[in-house]
This record gives sequence, C-alpha cells and structure tokens, in this order.
Amino acid sequence: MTQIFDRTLLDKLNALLKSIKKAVVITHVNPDGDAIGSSLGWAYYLCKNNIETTVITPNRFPEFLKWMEGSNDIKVYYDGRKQVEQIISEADAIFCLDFNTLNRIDDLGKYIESMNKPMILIDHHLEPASYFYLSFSYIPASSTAELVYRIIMELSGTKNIDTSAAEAIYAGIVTDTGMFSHSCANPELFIIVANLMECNIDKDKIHTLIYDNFTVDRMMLLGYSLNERMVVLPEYRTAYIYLTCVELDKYKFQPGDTEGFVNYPLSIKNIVLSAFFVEGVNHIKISFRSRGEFSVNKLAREHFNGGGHKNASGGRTLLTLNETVKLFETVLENYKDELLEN
Ligand SMILES: [Mn+2]
Repeated sequence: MTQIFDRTLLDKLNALLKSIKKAVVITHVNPDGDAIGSSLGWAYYLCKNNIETTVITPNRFPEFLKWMEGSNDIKVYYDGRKQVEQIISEADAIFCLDFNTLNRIDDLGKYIESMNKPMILIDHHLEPASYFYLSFSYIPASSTAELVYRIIMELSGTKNIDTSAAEAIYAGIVTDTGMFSHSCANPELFIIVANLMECNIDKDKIHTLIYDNFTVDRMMLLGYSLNERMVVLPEYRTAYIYLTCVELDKYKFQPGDTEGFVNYPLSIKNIVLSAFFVEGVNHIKISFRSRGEFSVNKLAREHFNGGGHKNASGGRTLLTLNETVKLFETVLENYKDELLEN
C-alpha cells in the first residue's frame, strides 16, 4: 500500500499520542456518514492507546448513523454547550475530522480557537487551513475514514482494528463514495475494503442500516421533492430541488431526512450539475453535486459561501429561498460553456 503521509509527520503524531491522556474528536456541522464513521474509528484507536476520548458534533446527526458502536456516547455541542466546553477544556489535543477550517463548525470553532490547544487535522477537503499543529490532509482520498484506516495501519498495523471500528470506517467509505459510485478510482481503496471485510464486518447489514431505513414520511418527502419541487434546465445540463420549512414540517422532517436527495437529479440523462436548496432557521442550506470535470467546489466558493470537493460541495446564503434559487439560475450563465463541454 502506498504511504501517503511522510514518516516525520507520522512520527510526530505517534509522539503526541504517547504524551496525551485526554482527547476530543470533532466533526463538522450536519455530520454525515464519513464524519461519524471516521470519528468513531479514530476515537476507537485513541482509546486503544489509553487516551480517554470524546467524539463531539456541533449539532445532531441523523438516525441512520446511530447504530455504530460509540454513537450513543457522542456529545452534541448545541444540546449542552457547558458540558462540551468542559470536556474540551480538559483535553490535551483536539482532532478535527472531515472538515478543514474552523468556520465549518460555527460557534464551536470560536470556542476551540480560544483554547489554544494542539489541533490535528485528518481530512480530504480542498484547501485546508494552515493553523493545524499536524495536518493529515489528502484530497484524493475517498473519505476521511479511508485516511483514518491508513494512519492506523501506518502507526501500528491493522491488528488494532476490531469489528466495530471496521464497521464505522466502512460506513464512512461507503457513504462518501455513494456506494462506490464516485471518488473511489484508487484500486488501493478496494484493498482497504477487503481488509475491513477480513475484520468480520457485515457489509449487507451496514447497507441496510444506512440506506433501507426511511420513515414513510421521508419517502413521501422524497417523492414530493422529485414530483413537485424539481426544476430541470436542460440548456445548462442542470437540475435542482428546493424545499421550504413548511414543506419539511408537513413531512415531519428529522435531521438527515433529505440526505442524498441532491443525488437524484444526477440520474437524469445528460444532467451534470445538481443542486438542492433547503430553507433553514436563518439561512438557506445548499448541496451541490456534479459529474465529470465540472467543479461545484468552485461554484460554491465563488457564489455560495461554501466549498468542499470538486464533485460534491455545500454552501449557504442569507437570502430568501426564492432569491437564492434566482441567484443560482443567474450565475449558471457564467458556467454555461463548462457545463456544456463537460
Ligand atoms: Mn468526507
């Protein structure tokens, strides 16, 4: 297996792990399968090294990720700021997983910044911030979970991965690659997956737990979104979906319910760009997906206060839903050539 991080960096991490007693592992807002899977996998390894570890998410994470071992012990910052701040203040190191700038974790980022503790990055998003004490950033990785696996392997071999940790890592890989449909061109990833299967994970069970657990309301919301709220713009090879708070309420929205909705328009022949706009409490949350060379990271950065990966990015605006959708349709004109030549 190719060594992607240099030995000096790994040695520094090893030295750090030997010198600390308590750590926190932090994920981005609206944690997804990779955020939770990679964090639990990494927390497992820290615990193995006798480091008392707490996984912290800024806000709540979806029900379909709650089967992972350790997920019940995750602390949600917005559900108890004081308690989480206490845990962070006692930690000797802060591991930041699956995001690369403190802006991505809102208020929690401001608190962490004020603490002045060593921060270690493990991530695969474009353009990481430079203030991390150690930075394990590798953009071509399928997922942060893959990086966690590689780091554990480099530090101590895979004998240190048990079934539940392997399941969490597998969940991160499978969700971030859309069930191996993108971001997994490196053959080594499949060696890693094979190794994880050697750890006796139940792959079929994991797929069912993640993907086949819609509530009836969630399924109806998907149907409604596609039937009533999808706009197709063939002249831009683009399609988008938008949903208001009222519509979410009507279908008893729970965090994670719209996960994956943004991918559906990409299943339409010739569509290369998909966007999903959803009304939040005080902002519009946006997901972008693309096929091929069209960079949604660039689009999200240039116009929607976001970013991420070339083919999968997020953004947000403080405009109304209508204004946001209008803005999107307007800026598409700037990208017309790129969209058509894709
Ligand atoms: Mn990820």
